[in-house]
Amino acid sequence: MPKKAFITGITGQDGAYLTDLLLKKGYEVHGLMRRTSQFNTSRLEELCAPEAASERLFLHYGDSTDSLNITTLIEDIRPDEIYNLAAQSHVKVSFEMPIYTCDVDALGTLRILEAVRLAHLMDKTHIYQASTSELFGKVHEIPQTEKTPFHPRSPYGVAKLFAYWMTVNYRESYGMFASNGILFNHESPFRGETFVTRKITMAAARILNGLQDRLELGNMDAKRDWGHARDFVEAMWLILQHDTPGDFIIATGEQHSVREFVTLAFEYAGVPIRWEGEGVNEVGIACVPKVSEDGIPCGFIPGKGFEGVPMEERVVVAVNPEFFRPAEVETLLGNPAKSRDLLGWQAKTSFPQLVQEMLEYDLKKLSGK
Ligand code: NAP
Ligand code: G4F
Repeated sequence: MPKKAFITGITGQDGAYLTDLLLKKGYEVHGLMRRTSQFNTSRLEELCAPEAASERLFLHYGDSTDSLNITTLIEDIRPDEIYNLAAQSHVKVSFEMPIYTCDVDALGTLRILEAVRLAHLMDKTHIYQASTSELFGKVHEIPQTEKTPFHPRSPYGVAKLFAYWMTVNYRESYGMFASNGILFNHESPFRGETFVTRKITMAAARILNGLQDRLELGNMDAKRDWGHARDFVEAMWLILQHDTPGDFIIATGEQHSVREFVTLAFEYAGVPIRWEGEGVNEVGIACVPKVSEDGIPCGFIPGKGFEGVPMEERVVVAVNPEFFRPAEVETLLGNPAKSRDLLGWQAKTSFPQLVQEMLEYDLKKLSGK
């Protein structure tokens, strides 16, 4: 019998990479999918082999806020492993929707833990909780380890703190195999378009093709420990295969600023950015194609330059305070020693490789090939 996994948040970035990984490992995968007015399975379609998906992937309508629905699904599926990835995962949006964010991210986790307990699956089902480096928030030490005190800085971070401790509490109270993966930022071409990395690579692809004037960002001094989602979902799986449950930091151990990410994205295309000014007046200036009036991409091909394309030097990056947060997490840097030593996991994709893969994907998407 193949192992059965139940993934909440299956349609998101991590859900799609994890589904691909588990299908390749021979699992039967069940996913919780929200009813939306448009199809929301595009990531799964792009990442997962269609034959495996048609045979062993089952999507169920549901919502993390619906206790009865979650309990019934878990009772029916009786999964060997649950990956609780569903979340309102945008930190800035959580300031605008704190109550909904807590319902999904905090109580949503409790609904899963309770459903496993009520279905008498405590001895069978291993549970992975998608915890986050946002727990460290206003960091108490650098780098952060599993022992660093938490200090969340947003409704999202506070909701995830509740979920983290509920996971620990069910493990300690009922002996459940419930583990937290404390994952630092991880990105990919399938990252949501309003997270900073994808916003940058999409804008860079459009600017390099004469389709966008400039990119507006918030705090460019923020530093993150950015890895690749494909590498990080492997760690999720390893956490549930370990002999004992526990809490694990998953990170690259390297950090970069938002500004560095932007610089590298344009550099990949051979376009240097000159940074001028400070604070809200800071701008990035570069020589790029003029914005075309017909809305047709100029057909920029990496390595071949901009032959024959009308160019100009202009501001391509500017600060827009609209993207500042009421409380910011300035710096995050993880120490992944525990996961390396106990799980044998380490990040495979370097920062330049990550930026390159994301930009290449967005350039290709623009060209329609
Ligand atoms: P994501 O792309 O935003 O995906 C979130 C998933 O949750 C989507 O499938 C979304 O469905 C689903 N969802 C949202 N609200 C829901 C609800 N009420 N009921 C059921 N499903 C709901 O996030 P991600 O980057 O893959 O991250 C996965 C998990 O890891 C999240 O819990 C996130 O907080 C956590 N995390 C992420 C990172 C990171 O850097 N990516 C780091 C640490 C922790 P739709 O597709 O319908 O929107
Ligand atoms: O890409 P971000 O929105 O990610 P953030 O806030 O670090 O959260 C992500 O990672 C967490 C793990 O640490 C996850 F738990 C969470 O679910 C999510 O996946 O912002 C990164 C940094 C921030 O400091 C932000 O202020 O970039 C800064 N930033 C600057 N300009 C911007 C922008 N962020 C966004 N989204 N948009 C901007 O224009």
